Parts: sequence; C-alpha cells; structure tokens
Amino acid sequence: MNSQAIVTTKSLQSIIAKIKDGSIKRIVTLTGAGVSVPSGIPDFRSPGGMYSSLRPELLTANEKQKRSMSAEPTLVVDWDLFRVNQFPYLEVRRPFILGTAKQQWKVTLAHCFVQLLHDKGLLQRHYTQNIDGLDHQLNIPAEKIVNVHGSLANAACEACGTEYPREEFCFEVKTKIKNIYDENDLEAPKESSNIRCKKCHKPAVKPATVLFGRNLPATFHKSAAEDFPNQIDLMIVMGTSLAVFPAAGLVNRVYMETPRLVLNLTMVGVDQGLDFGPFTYEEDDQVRNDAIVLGDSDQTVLHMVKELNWLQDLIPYQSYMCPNSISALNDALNELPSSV
Ligand code: CNA
Repeated sequence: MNSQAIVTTKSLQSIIAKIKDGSIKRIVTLTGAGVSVPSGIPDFRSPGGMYSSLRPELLTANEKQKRSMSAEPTLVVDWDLFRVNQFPYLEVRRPFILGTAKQQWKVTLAHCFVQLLHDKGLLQRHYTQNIDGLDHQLNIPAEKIVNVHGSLANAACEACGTEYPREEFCFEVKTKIKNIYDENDLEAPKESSNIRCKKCHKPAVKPATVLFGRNLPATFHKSAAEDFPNQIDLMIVMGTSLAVFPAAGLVNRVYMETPRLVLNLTMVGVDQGLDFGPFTYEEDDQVRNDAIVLGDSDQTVLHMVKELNWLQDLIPYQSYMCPNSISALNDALNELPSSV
C-alpha cells in the first residue's frame, strides 16, 4: 500500500493554496467504505469487497433467493430480501456487527484528516456513508457527523422501530446466527434461528443501518437542508464509488463555483458531472476546478497534509490509528528533513 503512486490534477494546487491563504473557510466532507479499507474492513465494490466475495451457497436462503443473490449481490443488503428472510443479511454481517461492538477496527489517516479539518475550524459537516462507527472514535462533535446510512452502534426492529440494546443484540447475533466464515466457531450455532422483536415479535431486528430500498435517516435531510443553501467553499469526497443515491447526489448540492476534491483509489464522479480537467500540469482552462488525487486513502491524505504543512498535526492522533495508518504516518515523518 505504501508504495502506491499518487496521481493528481492541477486544480489541486489552487485548492491547497486557497486553504492555506484562508479563502476556503467552510468544507463539507463525504466519505465511503474506501476510507476504512486500510483498517481492515473491506468495501462493497472493489475486488475482494463484499459483493465479489459473497457466497450465496453458504447462506440460509431458498434456491431462488440464492440465485438472485448470485446474479445481484446487492440483494443481500436490500429490504426486498430482508423483509422475507433476515438470515442472509445477518449471516454476512455477523463478523462486522460483533467486531465493531468490540472496536476491533481503528481509524485511518482519512478519519484523522476530517478531524484536522475540524480542529482548524474548517469543517462544516462530515457526511459518512460508513456504518462502522470509526468516525466517532475521534473527537469530532456528534452534531457535525451525519451517518447517512445509519450505524452498527444501534439496533432496532425494522418493522416497528423498537430499539434494542446493543449488547443484547450482539448476544443474540452470537448465539442465533451461524458463522459462515468459520464453521469451527464453537460460540456460533450450526444453524441460524430468528431474532424476534420483543414488541411486535417479527423476525426483523437488525443494526440501525439503511438497507437499499429504505429511507435515509431524518438527520440526513435536515443537515443537508441546513448546509447546502449556504456557501460551501470546498467539498472533499473520499473513498466512495459515488454509486449510492441520494448520498452521491450531495456532490451536486454545492454552488457551481465550489470545487469538489476527490481522494479515491479509482476514478469516480465523472458520471455525476465532476470535471477534473486534464491530467497534466500544463493546462489550466478548467470549468469546475474539481480535483482528484488517485491512490490509497492513507497515501492521498499524507499527500494532502504534506502539501498543507499539517503532517505533524496528525501525531496526537496516532494512538487512535489502525496499524497500517500508524506505519504510513511513521514512514512519512521519517522522511521529513531533520531540523538540526
Ligand atoms: P463502495 O461502493 O464499495 O466504493 C468504495 C470506493 O472506495 C471505491 O471507489 C474504491 O475504489 C475506493 N477504495 C477502496 N479501497 C480504497 C482505499 N484503500 N483508498 C481509497 N479508496 C479506496 O462503497 P461506498 O461507500 O461508495 O458505497 C456506499 C455503501 C457501502 C454504504 O451503504 C456503506 O454502508 C457501505 N459499506 C460500508 C462499510 C463501512 O462502514 N466501513 C464497508 C463496506 C460497505
């Protein structure tokens, strides 16, 4: 990961200059699964991500449902399937549900970058599509974070809305949902059984995350209505395919003159109208002044903080970071010229 090449567009230089000279004052961030990948949590759409590694034959489902999941892996996180069969979702998500409860994964440099934007008084709002709770492991005030797709930190009945204490829910998952990733797991049952709501008795209890086909939380609409009528000077988009709406549509809620800066492993956003201009340092006739930094999120963030002279500001957050990010930061610090 550390040796990954970084590719940038020329408009990045003007964005960096404007952050440095104080003309960029209000930044909105939008993140996705890619920012948590260095911590060890796979995303959905990359090779090796949840969709490509899905094995419907291991899941508790009828043959038709298995065939549908093979053809369309997104079905495993879709309301259409969950409302008739809760097992595929819970079986696939079992380690993620139990792991986040134990804080098994730690923040990456991308999470710390959002924290730095807050520390410097630049963060208007942080919209995260992630459900892993890593955004809440640092010190960004909760009201600045919008969990666009909910969070694994809470559980509720999808049918009647009754909330479930997290520990109780995790105990149910551990004892009632089979472990498709490790058949020798002695704590897990060999067959899955329903987790029923104590109030309506439907087998619909799940983490309070948003399945495809369900509405986003009211806080998403409220925050977006507050943020986007106002001047936002920069939108930073990190680690997302921008394939899931309405979250991806946020990139078009800022004013025409507001640049959008994408930090991502692969090229994204062109379908949403982002205009990165030519990949060259010679041309500067760009329409939107959007910019992209292509590479692993830890490395693209290091690129940004070095350009901004903020590298040392990450040191206080090193103890919160995942091992990959700690070593990426150490490498970058070791490359600094010594001051003597
Ligand atoms: P996605 O569609 O899987 O896209 C991820 C994007 O991140 C892709 O464009 C990748 O190229 C990019 N990417 C992958 N690895 C890296 C890396 N190391 N550095 C930089 N970029 C990288 O995921 P989205 O977030 O766009 O889709 C939204 C879904 C995914 C939301 O509903 C999430 O809840 C869901 N999700 C969340 C998590 C999590 O909470 N950590 C994990 C997996 C999926």
